[in-house]
Amino acid sequence: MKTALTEILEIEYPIIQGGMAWVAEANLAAAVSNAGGLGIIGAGGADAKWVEDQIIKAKTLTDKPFGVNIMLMNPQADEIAKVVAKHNVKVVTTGAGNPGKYMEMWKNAGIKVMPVVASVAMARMMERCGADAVIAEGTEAGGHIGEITTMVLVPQVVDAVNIVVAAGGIADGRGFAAAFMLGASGVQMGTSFVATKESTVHDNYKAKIVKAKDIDTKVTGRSTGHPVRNLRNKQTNTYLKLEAEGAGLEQLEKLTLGGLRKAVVDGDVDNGSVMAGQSAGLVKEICSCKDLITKVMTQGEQLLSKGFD
Ligand code: TUI
Repeated sequence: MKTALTEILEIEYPIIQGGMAWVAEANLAAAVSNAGGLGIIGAGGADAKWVEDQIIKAKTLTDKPFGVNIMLMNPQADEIAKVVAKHNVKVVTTGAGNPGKYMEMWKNAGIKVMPVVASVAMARMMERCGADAVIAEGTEAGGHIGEITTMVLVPQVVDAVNIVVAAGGIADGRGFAAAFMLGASGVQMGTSFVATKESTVHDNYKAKIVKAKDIDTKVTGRSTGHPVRNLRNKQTNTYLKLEAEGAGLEQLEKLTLGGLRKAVVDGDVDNGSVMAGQSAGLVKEICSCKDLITKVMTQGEQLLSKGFD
């Protein structure tokens, strides 16, 4: 399947893996790239040395293109921005902020840049700054989120900029086909890649995703201006109760500090932050990245070619 996205990234299938903090390390990224999608190393809150080591490791695991996601709230974002340029990473995606100040350096290094945006205004600004494509992420997504749904964000971003990747709520061929009907040239999936064989997250985390139903995500942090979608557990219950009582930032942050590591590495899915999107309800089994991509592509292409019946 050829799309504007597969052309600019030189990949086989228009499927990108989300750059999830603590989750998206070299093994997962390489598995996705080897399966014909675009694997991404998620820098999250890690330091520049960790990111550099993961880039070097991914290059030993795959000859295919892969990317790095830079979470712009990371205090080391400046250093990580230089590391990706130094190692000639093919693609950079960014999240949780405006990557404008790095754009010239990345373009000079020949990197394709795809910022994640949650609004039309941000999409326009990014294209003006030189972005090659934007990832329009709806509020169905996991982790740090915007307010607009994928269904209404994607077509509006499609009307505003050239190449758009749809993200948030997509986990199967139906979501894939829907994204293309909205005008997207590709999709990004996060939650369904967390629950793959190659993902190195704790088995408890994967099991919680597989078990999740439609209503099992909760958004914490709306009062702080940093809304985050998680699978509901003891931590989100406590957080939301405190938030409703008007608790301050300090008290709320204490509850989530180190929470993602607790869930991903230690498998404490009761007290940790189990970030996941609403599509967790669509994830029914743990399969390989190759099988997931094949399933999404087969079902997606079939739906796109069949019309109305
Ligand atoms: O970045 C994400 N998702 C994330 S980042 C993250 S790390 C984290 N860990 C603990 C607590 C909080 C965060 C977990 N999940 N997705 C991409 C994304 N970017 N979604 C929304 C945005 C966004 C928001 C505002 C992009 C640009 C933006 O612009 C703000 C500005 O500077 O104007």
